[in-house]
Amino acid sequence: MFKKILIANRGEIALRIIRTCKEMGIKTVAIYSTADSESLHVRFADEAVCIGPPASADSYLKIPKIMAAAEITNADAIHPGYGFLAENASFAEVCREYDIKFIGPQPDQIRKMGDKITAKETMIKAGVPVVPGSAGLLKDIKQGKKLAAEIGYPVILKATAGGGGKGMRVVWKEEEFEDQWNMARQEAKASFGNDGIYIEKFIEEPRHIEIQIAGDQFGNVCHLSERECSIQRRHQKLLEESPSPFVTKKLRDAMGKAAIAAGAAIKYEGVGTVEFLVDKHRNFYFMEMNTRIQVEHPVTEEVVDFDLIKEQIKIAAGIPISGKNYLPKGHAIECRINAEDPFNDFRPSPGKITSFHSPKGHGVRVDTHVYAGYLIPPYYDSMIAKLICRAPSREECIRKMQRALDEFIVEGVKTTIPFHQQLMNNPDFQKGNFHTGFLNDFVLEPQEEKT
Ligand code: MV4
Repeated sequence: MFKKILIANRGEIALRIIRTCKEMGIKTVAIYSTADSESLHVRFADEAVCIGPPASADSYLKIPKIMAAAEITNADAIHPGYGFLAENASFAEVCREYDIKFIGPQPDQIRKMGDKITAKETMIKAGVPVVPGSAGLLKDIKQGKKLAAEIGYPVILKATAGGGGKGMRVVWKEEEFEDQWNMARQEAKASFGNDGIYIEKFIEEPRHIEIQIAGDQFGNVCHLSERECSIQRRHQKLLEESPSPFVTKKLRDAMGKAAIAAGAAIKYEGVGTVEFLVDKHRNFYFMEMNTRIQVEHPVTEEVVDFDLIKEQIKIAAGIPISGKNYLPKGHAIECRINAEDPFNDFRPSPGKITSFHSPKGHGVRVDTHVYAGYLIPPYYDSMIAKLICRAPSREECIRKMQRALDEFIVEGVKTTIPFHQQLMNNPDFQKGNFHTGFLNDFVLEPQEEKT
C-alpha cells in the first residue's frame, strides 16, 4: 500500500481524499496556490507545499511544480481528484516516468475516452448501444448533409474533442445545415484547437443517466448502479440522485451490463462513469465515459455503502475488486451548493462567508471545505458544499432534503440554496417527471423576505 499520497487538487474533493487516506493510515501532501493558504485541505494534510499564484494555469495545472512537490515530499502516489489534471493523459504519463503512481486509469485509457469518436468506435466494437450517426469524422458539408438526410432530421453536430456540451449544434432541417456546420467547426476550433466534427441523430428530451463502474488491474469490472443527472443548467449539474426514478430493474440490469462491457473493452483500471442518454421509451445510448472520480460520487457511496476513494486507492495499489455488482439500498440526493445568485442568472458570488452553519442529523452528509470567515476566491469553480441526504425512499429523501436545506445557513455570499428549496417543492420534480431540458422552463419565484 502507498505510504504517502499527494493530492493534486483543492476544495472539498482534496479534503474528501485526505479523509480516506487518514482512515487507511496513508500520509498526505496538500498542494495549494497562494489564494488557498487558509484552506482546510492545507490544514488537514500532513504536509503542504505552495505551488504558485492563484491562477490555475500557474498552480493546480502546472505539472512540473506538482512533480517537484511530490519529489521533495517523497510521495509515492498522486490523486488528481476531479477537474484540473484528472483527465490529462500526459500528466498520467509524467507520473509514470517519475515512478509515482497516478491514482486513476492508464494514460491510453484516458486518451481513448477523451476523443469522442475513438470512444464511440470502441463502444460499437464492445457491443454498447450508441446513437445512430456517422462512423468517424465528417469530411465536408456535402457528406454531412447526405448523412443527415439518411439519419433523418433533427440531427446534432458534435466536436470530437468536445464533451460537456461545447461545440454542439442541433440542426432541425436541411436549410439550417450549412450555418450550424460552420458554427460548430468555429466553436470546436476555438475551444479545443481541433475542428473535427461528427454527426448523430438528435435524441429529443433525453435523460442523462450514468453508471458508476470500477475495474481492477486483473480485468475484473463491476458496476455500482446509476446516478440520475438530468437536473442541469447549461451543462452544469445542480442535483444528482440515485437510484433514478426512471430506471426499472430491467433497465438497470441492461445499462449495468453495457457499462461493464464498456469498461472491459478497454481493461479499465480505476473507478469511472459511463454516461448514457435515455429516451422516453427507455432506449439508452452511450454518450461519454468519464475516467475520473466525479463530483456526484457521494450519492452512489450513500446508496451502495461503499467508499469510492478507498476503492480508487486500492485498485491503484493492485488490490482486486470484489467482482460483484452493487444495487441501491434506499435513496440519496445531492444538492450542489454554489456561491452563485440563482435570482441573477446564477452569477458567481465570491467573497467572505460571514456566517456558516451546515445541517446535521440522521442521513445528512455535507462535503465542504468552507467555514465561517472563509474567503471564497474568485479564481476557481463556485461550488462551496455538497449536501447529500439519504433515506429509505425517494419521498422521505426529498423531505429530509427540505429539512436540511432549511437548516443550512450561509451568510455573506449568495448561494443556490433557495433554488434547491424551490426545486424540492416542484410537483414534477417530486413525481420524477423531468428530462435534461427541465431547468429551461423552471422559473424561480422571487424570494420572500423573512419577517
Ligand atoms: C446529445 C443530445 C441529444 N442527442 N446527443 C450534451 C453534453 C454532451 N456530453 C452530450 N450532450 C447531448 N448530446 C444526441 N445525439 C443531447 C445532449 C444534451 C444534454 C445531455 C446530457 C445532459 C444535458 C444535456 C443538455 C442539452 C443537450
